This record gives sequence, structure tokens and C-alpha cells, in this order.
Amino acid sequence: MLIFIACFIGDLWSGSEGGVIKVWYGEAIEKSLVSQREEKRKTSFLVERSSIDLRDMVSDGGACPLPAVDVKLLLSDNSRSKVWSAGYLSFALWDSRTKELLKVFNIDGQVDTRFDSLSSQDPYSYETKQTLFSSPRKEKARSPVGFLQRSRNALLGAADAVRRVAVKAGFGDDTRRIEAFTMSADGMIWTGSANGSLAQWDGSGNRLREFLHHSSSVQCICNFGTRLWVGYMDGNIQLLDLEGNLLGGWIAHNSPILSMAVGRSYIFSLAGHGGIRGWNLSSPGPLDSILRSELIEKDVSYKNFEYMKVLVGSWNVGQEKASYESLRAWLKLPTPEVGVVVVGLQEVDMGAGFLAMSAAKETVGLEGSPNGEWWLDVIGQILKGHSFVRVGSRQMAGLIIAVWVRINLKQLIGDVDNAAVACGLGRAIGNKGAVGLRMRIHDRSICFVNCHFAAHMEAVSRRNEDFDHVFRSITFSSPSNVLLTTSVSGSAAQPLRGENGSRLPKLSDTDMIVFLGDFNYRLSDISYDEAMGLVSRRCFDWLRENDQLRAEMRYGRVFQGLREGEFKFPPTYKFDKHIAGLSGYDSSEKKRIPAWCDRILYRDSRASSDIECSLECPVVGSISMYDSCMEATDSDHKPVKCVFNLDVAHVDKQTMRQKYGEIMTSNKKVLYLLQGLEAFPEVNISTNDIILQDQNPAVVKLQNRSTEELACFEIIGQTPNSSGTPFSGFPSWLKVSPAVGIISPGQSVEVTLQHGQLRSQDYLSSTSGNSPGAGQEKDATLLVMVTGVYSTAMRDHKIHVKHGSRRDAFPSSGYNFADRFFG
Ligand SMILES: *[C@@H]1O[C@H](CO)[C@@H](O)[C@H](O)[C@H]1NC(C)=O
Ligand SMILES: *[C@@H]1O[C@H](CO)[C@@H](O)[C@H](O)[C@H]1NC(C)=O
Ligand SMILES: *[C@@H]1O[C@H](CO)[C@@H](O)[C@H](O)[C@H]1NC(C)=O
Ligand SMILES: *[C@@H]1O[C@H](CO)[C@@H](O)[C@H](O)[C@H]1NC(C)=O
Ligand SMILES: *[C@@H]1O[C@H](CO)[C@@H](O)[C@H](O)[C@H]1NC(C)=O
Ligand SMILES: CC(=O)N[C@H]1CO[C@H](CO)[C@@H](O)[C@@H]1O
Repeated sequence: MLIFIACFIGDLWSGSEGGVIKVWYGEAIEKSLVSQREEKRKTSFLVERSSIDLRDMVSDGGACPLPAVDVKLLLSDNSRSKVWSAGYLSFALWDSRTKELLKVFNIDGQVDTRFDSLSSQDPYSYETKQTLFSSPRKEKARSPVGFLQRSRNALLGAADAVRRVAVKAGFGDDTRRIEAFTMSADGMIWTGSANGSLAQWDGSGNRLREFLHHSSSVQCICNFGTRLWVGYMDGNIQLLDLEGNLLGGWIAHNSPILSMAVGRSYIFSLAGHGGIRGWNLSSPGPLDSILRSELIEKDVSYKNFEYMKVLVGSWNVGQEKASYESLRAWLKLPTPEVGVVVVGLQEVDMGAGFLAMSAAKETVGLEGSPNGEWWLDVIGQILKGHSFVRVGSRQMAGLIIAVWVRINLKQLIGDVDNAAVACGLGRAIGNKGAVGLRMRIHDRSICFVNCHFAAHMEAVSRRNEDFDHVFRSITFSSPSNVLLTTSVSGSAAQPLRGENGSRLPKLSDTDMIVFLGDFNYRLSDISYDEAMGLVSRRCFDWLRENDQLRAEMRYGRVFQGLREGEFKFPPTYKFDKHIAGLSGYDSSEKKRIPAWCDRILYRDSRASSDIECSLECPVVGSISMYDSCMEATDSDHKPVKCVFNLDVAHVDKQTMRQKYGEIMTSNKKVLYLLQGLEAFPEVNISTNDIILQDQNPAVVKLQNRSTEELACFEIIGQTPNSSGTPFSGFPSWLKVSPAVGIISPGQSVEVTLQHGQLRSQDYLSSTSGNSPGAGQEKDATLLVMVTGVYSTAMRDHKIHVKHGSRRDAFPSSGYNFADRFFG
């Protein structure tokens, strides 16, 4: 069974694999719940027997008008006495009283008759099911043979399951497929598909309009009042009015929104990772902006700052393994205030064979290599002495990035996520490219990207392109949830977030980015001898004038918006190995001109350098050290390091909640608005007593006496108090239309009540004495439930309905169940 619902007249409908739809009769269930203990067995048997297989009923000698696809969605339309069932690309519409199939149609609203051919494409046969589910049970005996047999069966079963998934995917991966279903307060039906589109249908299955507001798959749709909330696969929620206009949207979770429900003045969302958040029903709305500005005014009371130092190091290790002394010299902590250490290495592993292998590994999501592990281990050893722990790492081919944090800061840091971008051959091989780590410090996201760009003096534009490619295409596995974590309870934080819809997980979203690595920019317009001359006289300032990177950045061609600290260290490339000091520069025939290949650049949340750290500009970094490490002679590059002073503004959530509460209860403008939201729409009912004769309709007029508020109404049956059962509130002999709706201020709605067809041959009446049969007088109590649009606070009005009849005039229709069960 994939879904079941309680239809308004108390029947249970269920949808299962392969297009099976069953109905369990409400009367039978009700009887089984109230009957005496001795009768329990009999009555539950009756429930079982009362279920009918609708697929069976509508099949005619093997030909079935219903597609054999899993029935994943069911919806009961009280007003029109209909049930919708949906699966994959098709819908079926049923009469909920007679269980007649009214219509089968596809997602375009076209009545389609080609379903039989579709279903035969699914080769997952009954036979396969048998082997999958029954054979392991037979192997209960725990003999060694049994074990082998079981393992074999398990393997075969797994293979089957994989095949089945593959087949299903091939069959069911159409992104137009239906994923969600709801009926809105105005009686319209809304569906959402995997391609992100939403469609509005009328009650008879005519497709009216289509909307596309987001490209992620719709997972659930929820309606309350005049608004629709749509939950998407990527964790976004969007808010629409009943005309389909987008009112707002936000990232609600960093995993799919599985379900939403309304309770009191909140809408709650359930995410795939199990988290639940509540969002105020009235938001977005005018209250938000007032709360936002009021809260910002009080920010001194809840604003806090975290200060720490971050050491970032980069080294092209040239496929060597460094000595302990080199590493110590490079990663020496200048002060105990350093709380985070980020290390990026290039050329940890190279060689064609290794690159091909790592490219293959990338495609199946594996990473790391023995050399990579060695580096992480030795650096970890050194940092462990200062109580650092590693919180994340990523390797792609020769590139590694890893982050260690001091143990006492670990609680501030989370959501570590990684990414990799290949820039080598065909942008597929990782000999050049980038690996990144993103993490949250307090509520802010900080991202470190270790890059290795194209080599060679003349490849400047290629390097610029590499940067561009990395910046644009780097994607982390989960969406940036920075703004999320500022949430106090959803409601409080919502005013602090941008109101506008989806935010793509792009690098530009992060509060701080640090690019480190071997960018490979060289010195241009200078000869080897000139350069060596300047180096030996330590005239690095002069040499810097020839630096390609600085020139390209001045022209705005690369690292746009990023800054670099002043540096006084000698060029870090290219050295003969194991020769100390400035005399170590390339002495080979190639005479490569020294260059500052290895650099560290950054951007924080400031637009300009004179802005102070605040909640609006929450991350401010400044450089306290930028240097190379001449002591390390293991590679042809020298390592570099940069120490940042980092200020992170964050919110003391407890205090902020308190301030929020104070504003909510004392601010005049807020109170005035709240009063408006809470005002309850008064609805008058023209009559509380209705007597129906035969098939003659009676009309009840609902009138909205409020001058401002919309009123939503829904008519349900009152559950008999004495029986205490959840079923059979709504009389099956009564048609009420419309049973849901919205009344504008000052307007009224006429609801028609009519004696409808009795459900097909009330077979239970023969076994129950008090069930009103045909021709007898019947009565029922209906509840007209009225709510506003911003709160679930509800008022109900009772209507008593009596029906008398002069003739026995109930046409029988549908299937004769009495014959089926008792005949
Ligand atoms: C998305 O799916 C709907 C049906 O669910 C379909 O009408 C629409 O054309 C599809 N849109 C795209 C872009 O495929
Ligand atoms: C949500 O909004 C309602 C008004 O619709 C208000 O009464 C309630 O206090 C709000 N709750 C929170 C937590 O903001
Ligand atoms: C937000 O949406 C409004 C209305 O659609 C639009 O005018 C505004 O420019 C948007 N703001 C941003 C930051 O996208
Ligand atoms: C609506 O109900 C109120 C209070 O019950 C009553 O005073 C008023 O006359 C009613 N108005 C109409 C039009 O029924
Ligand atoms: C059910 O009936 C009892 C007594 O008849 C009454 O006290 C109680 O309020 C009723 N409950 C409901 C939900 O109407
Ligand atoms: C019955 C009743 O009071 N109806 C009111 C509904 O609202 C309109 C406009 O606000 C009033 O004019 C009606 O009197």
C-alpha cells in the first residue's frame, strides 16, 4: 500500500503498486470499532470482506481502463463527492458514493485510452516477486547450506531489486510525473510535478492553468485560507495565492520538504533529514517589515562577536613527501589565538595512470589516495599537539584541502561540505582544477577553495578561464543554509531573511571566500638574469611590478572582488630541491624565471574596507601575516601561509527571541496589525433546521458579516458523540454543494443540500437494526466550520437536516455488493 485516505463519508481508500485501488466501507469499520468484544472477530472479518478492489470492478474481461502504475496519491473532494487517484502521469476520477469510475485522464487533461500498452512495459513480473519474497523464508533452518543458499538468494534478490529500480527508473523517470496533490479552499485541485510545474484543475478533472515558479521537483502542496505553500525537493518553500501568483519563497531546509501541515498560526514543514520547522501563517506580510526594523533597532542587546585567527596554508609539494621539520616550520602557529587551520596542497599525486584512476574514482564518488592520507596524517599529528581536530577534507587527483579546528571551537563550526571542479583536459581531468570546503562558523558560511591553474608563462588567459570555471561551476552538495541557521523559530527570523524566492547555492552566497593555491601566474617582461639580480638584492617590490596576477586583477580579468595582502616574501617558484635560501632558484638549463605562483586571496562580507563588523556585514577579515616558508626545501615550490583575523557577528538567539516577544506584545503598530489578523470573520447562517422532501433541494445561505476578513468555510458531518468513533460523520445520503469555499467580506454563499443517491445497496443495513433504510426518516447534523485565513481558530455552526420521503424512490446503481458478499 502506498497511500490511504479517509473519504469524507467514512470509507477508507487505499492505493497500491500496480494500479490497485481498494475501498473499505466506513460502516463496517465503524461497527467493528463499537461492537462488543465477543463480536470483534466477526466484525473485523466484515471489514476485511467489505473491501472492494476497484481495479477489479472496472476491468472487463482483462481489459482495464486504468493504467497499471503505482497509485501514489489520493484525494477526497467532499463538495463534489469525488475521489481523485493519481500515479505517474495519469489521473482517475471516481464517484465516492457509488465508486463508479468517472474519467481517466493524463497530466495534460487529455482522456487517454492507451494505458494498457504502457503497463505491459513493466517486466517486473509476479514471478520475480515470488523469488524475492518467499524463498528466504523457506530457508529458516540454520544449516551451513542454508546460509549459503540464503546468501545466494540475497544476492539474486539484490540483483533483481537493482534491475527493478533500473526498469522503474527507465519507465518512471519522466519529470512531468505527478508528485503532489491538494484541494484548495476555493474547491480547486492543485497538482505539482517533478519538473517543478504546478497545475490547477477544476473539480471535474479539467486542466485550467499551469505555473512554473521553481525548477526543483514539487514534493508537497499545502493550502490554508487563500494561500498555497509548495515544498520542493531542494528544500525551498514557495508561497502562492490561489490565482497561482508567487507571493514569496525561502530555503526552509537543506533537504527535501516531505510534508507540510497547518496548526494554530503556523505552517510546519517536515524535511527529509527529519527536521521540522514552523513558519508563521501570516508571513510574508506587512508584519514582517515592522518586526524586522524593530528588531534591528534592538540589535545591541542580542548582537555578539566572535573573534579568532585562521591560518591558511598552500603548498605545491611536487609529488614529494615533506620532512617533519619543513611542516613544523610552515604550519607553526604564530599565536595561540589561531583556532582554524586550512591547508591546501597541490601535486600530491600525479602521473597519467593516477590521474586516469582518480578521474574514474570521481565518477563513482570515491576520493583520497595513500599519498593524500599520508599528508593528512602528518599534518594532523603536528596539529594534534595544539588540540586541533580535522573537520573536513577533500581530494581530487593531486589536489587536497583539509580543515582542522581547535577543539573548543568545534561547537561553533558545522555543516562542512566539500566540492571539486576539474579544469584539466576537457575540463574532466583533475590534474588542474579546484577542491573546496565550505563550513558554517556561527551562522555564517565561509568557503576555502584550493586551486591549481594552468601552467606556463604565456597561459595567462587560460588561468583566468580556469578561475572563472571554478567560480561558476563549483557546487556543494547541500544548499547554503546560512540564512536558515539565523532562524529563531522560523517566525522570528523570517523578517530577517530576504523575502524573495529561491537562492541558488553559488559561491557568491558565502560570507567569506578564501582562494589559495598554485595559480601559476608568472613574472612577465623580465629576463631570468634581471629577475635573479633583483631577487639577490631582495628588491621584491620592483619584481612585483611584473607579476601577471596583479596586472590581470587590475584589469578586472580574474579574482574579481577579491583582495590580497601585501607580501614581502621572495618568489615561491622555482627551486632546486634541498637547497636552502635564495640560492635555491632553478639552476637547470631551463632557467625558469622565479614567480609568485603560490598565493592566497580573499573576500569577506564588506563592500569596502572601512565598514565595521555588524549583523548586516557579519564577517570581516583582515590579514595579520602573509609569508612564505623558506625553510621547506622538499619541493620546487615554497609553501605560503596567511593568517586572518576574523570577526564574525552573530545573534544571541535567546535574547533575540525575548526582544521579539517584547515587540510582539508592546509595539503599537504590531498590536494593531495583529488585531487585524486575529479578527474573526463573523458568518451568519440563514437557517439551522432543514427539512428535505424527496429529491427537492434546500438552500442555506452563509453570509459574511465582517467588513474586512475573508472567511473560509468547510462543511463536515458531526461525529455522533455517543459512539466515539472517528467515522460516519457525514451522512452518505446527503449531497452538500459547495462544501468548501471562501466568502469575501460582505458577500454570501448559497449552499445547496439535497437528498442524494443512497450508496449502492447499503448491504450493511440488512445486518444493522438502526441504520435507516430507504423510505425511513433520516436525520443528520452538519457542522459549518469557519476560519479566517491567518489562524486555525475556528467557529462552527450546526445545521440539523431531516429527510422524509413519501415514496421509495432510490434508484439502485453501481455494483451489487450484497450479492457479492451474501448472495
Ligand atoms: C512539466 O510537467 C507538466 C505536467 O506535469 C507538463 O505539463 C509541463 O509541460 C512540464 N514542463 C516541462 C518544462 O517539461
Ligand atoms: C504569528 O502570527 C500571528 C498572527 O497571525 C501572531 O498572533 C503570532 O503571535 C505570531 N507568532 C509568532 C511566534 O510570531
Ligand atoms: C524581490 O521580488 C520583488 C517582487 O517580485 C522584486 O521587485 C525585487 O526586485 C526582488 N528582490 C530581489 C533581491 O530579487
Ligand atoms: C446575523 O446574526 C446576528 C447575531 O446572531 C443577528 O443579530 C443578525 O440579525 C443576523 N443577520 C442576518 C442578516 O441574519
Ligand atoms: C459528548 O457528550 C457529552 C455528554 O453527553 C458531553 O458532555 C460532551 O461535551 C460531548 N462531547 C462533544 C465533543 O460534543
Ligand atoms: C449580514 C451582514 O451583516 N452582512 C454584512 C457583510 O458585510 C457587508 C460589507 O462589509 C455589510 O454591508 C453587510 O451588512
